[in-house]
Amino acid sequence: MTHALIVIDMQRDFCPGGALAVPEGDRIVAPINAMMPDYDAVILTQDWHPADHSSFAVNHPGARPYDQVPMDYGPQVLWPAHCVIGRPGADFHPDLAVDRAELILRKGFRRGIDSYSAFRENDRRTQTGLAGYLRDRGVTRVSLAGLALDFCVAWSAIDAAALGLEVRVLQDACRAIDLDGSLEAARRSMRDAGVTLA
Ligand code: VGL
Ligand code: ZN
Repeated sequence: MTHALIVIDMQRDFCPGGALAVPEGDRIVAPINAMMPDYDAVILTQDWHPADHSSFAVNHPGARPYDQVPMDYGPQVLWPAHCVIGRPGADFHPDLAVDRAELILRKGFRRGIDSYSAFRENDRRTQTGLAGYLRDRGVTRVSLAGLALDFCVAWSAIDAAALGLEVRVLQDACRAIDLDGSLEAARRSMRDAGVTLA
């Protein structure tokens, strides 16, 4: 049995002082580093958006951050511009043990599609390639940590469960945005999908 740790979006912009700061986002860096040696593989994801990305409120005239707009693929929350390709906010938190990672997977780089999940973009069709990577490496169990629990961690966990993987979310090593009850809704969806909330 191969057990992978998937660390979601531990980037400057999601930590205090960043463009889309998650409260206490920086508090989970040390615990995540400490658990890395316990796994057979460590994978990091990196939110990675072009400046003209369709998930940024600034690219929708008249819209404000946290508004919802219809996209071709369904409703999409608009965010403050964050994790722009090549800018410092897209860097990993400076204390994250990046050298331990065997794969760094970037997501959200297509202008017209956001990607919360590390597996499938928000159109729910476009694959990131992570499913194939895990399959080729014989991974059967994944544990998830990182930011944000109610968006990218939850969507990744649910997609991992749908692939037939055994999935655990390490809640103490996550922090949430909690937009209009999104945390409780995400917890419910994860449980319904068969994800273990540890
Ligand atoms: C995320 C909103 C927009 C996340 C990424 O990492 O949870 N949330 N982009
Ligand atoms: Zn994003």
